[in-house]
Amino acid sequence: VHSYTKYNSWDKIQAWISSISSSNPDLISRQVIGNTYEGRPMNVLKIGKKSSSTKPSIFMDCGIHAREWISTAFCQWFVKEALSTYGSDSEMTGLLNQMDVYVLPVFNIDGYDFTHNSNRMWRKTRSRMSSSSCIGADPNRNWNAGWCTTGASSNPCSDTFCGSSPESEIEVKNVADFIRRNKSSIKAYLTIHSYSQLLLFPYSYTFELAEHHSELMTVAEGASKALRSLHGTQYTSGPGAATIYPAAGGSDDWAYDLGVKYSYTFELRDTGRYGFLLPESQIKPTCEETMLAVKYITSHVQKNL
Ligand code: 0X9
Ligand code: ZN
Ligand code: ZN
Repeated sequence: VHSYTKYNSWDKIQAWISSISSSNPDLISRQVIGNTYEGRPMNVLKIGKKSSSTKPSIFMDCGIHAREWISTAFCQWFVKEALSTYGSDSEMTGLLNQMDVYVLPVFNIDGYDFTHNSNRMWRKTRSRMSSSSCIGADPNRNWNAGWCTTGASSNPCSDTFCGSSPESEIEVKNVADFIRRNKSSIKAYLTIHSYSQLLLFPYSYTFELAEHHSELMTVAEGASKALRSLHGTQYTSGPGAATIYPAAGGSDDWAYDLGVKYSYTFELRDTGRYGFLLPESQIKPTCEETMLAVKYITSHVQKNL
C-alpha cells in the first residue's frame, strides 16, 4: 500500500497517480506526455484551481536519477500538501489560484523500477544501443545545453554517459517537448535530486555567471534560510559549476537557456552519512523542510509574474 513516509515502488506510485487525480478533479488533472524506453507512461499532474484561461505555471520533476529515492518521495509529498493545505494555507491557496504546478513524480521510471528490483544504486535510464552492451544514459547529461562538453562521458558504460545525441533518451525528449510546448506559461523549473543539501542554479556547463545571477542567488539564499528554520538543516546555494562541479547537459541549464528564469536544482538530504540510502524515518522531516524552500521560491515567482 502507498505511504508518504515510505519509498514506494513504481507500481504503487502509478496507482497513487490514478487515485489522487480521480479523487481531486477540481485541483488535479493529469496527462501522459509520452512513454519511457521500456514503455511505461510518463504522467504529469497539473495542480491548480481550474481556470478558463492558461495560467502561469511552474514545472517540477523528481527522480531524474533512479537511486535518489528521497526525490521521488518529495514530489508525492508536495502533491499531498498542495491538496491538503489548499483553502487553509494562504500561501498555497494563493499559489494554486494564480498558477498551475506541473509535477512529474518520477522522471526516470525505468531506472527507478530497476533500483527496486535489481540494482539499488542504478542512476541512468535503461535504454539500449546496438553499439554497446552497456545500458542507459545519464538523463541529466542528455539535454541540449553545452551537451557533453564537460563533466560528462561519451563512454556508454559510464554513469555520466551523455547519450548518443542531445535528447537521445526518450524520457528527456518527452519532458523537453512538454516544456517547449508550454514555454510561454512556464515561469520556473524545479528539479529534485539528492544528496548534498545544495540549492543550485545555472550554470553548470560553464563558470560564467548567468544573466540573472544575483536574483537567482538571493532567492536561493532566502529559500535555504526558510528550509533551515524548521530542523536546522544547512544548505549551500550557488551556481552548479562552482558549487558542486562543472557538468554539461543538465535540465536546469537547458530550461534556463530556453527562457525559464527561475531554474533550480535541489540536492536534498543528507551530506553523505546515508547518501542515497536515506532512511525512511527522514522522509517526513526532509519533505517538510523542502516544502518551505519550494514555497519560498514559488512566492517569489508569483510576485514577479
Ligand atoms: O550531477 C548531477 O546531475 C546532479 N548531482 S547528482 O548527485 N544528483 O547527480 C547535479 C546537477 C547540477 N546541474 C547540472 N549539472 N546541470
Ligand atoms: Zn541526481
Ligand atoms: Zn518535522
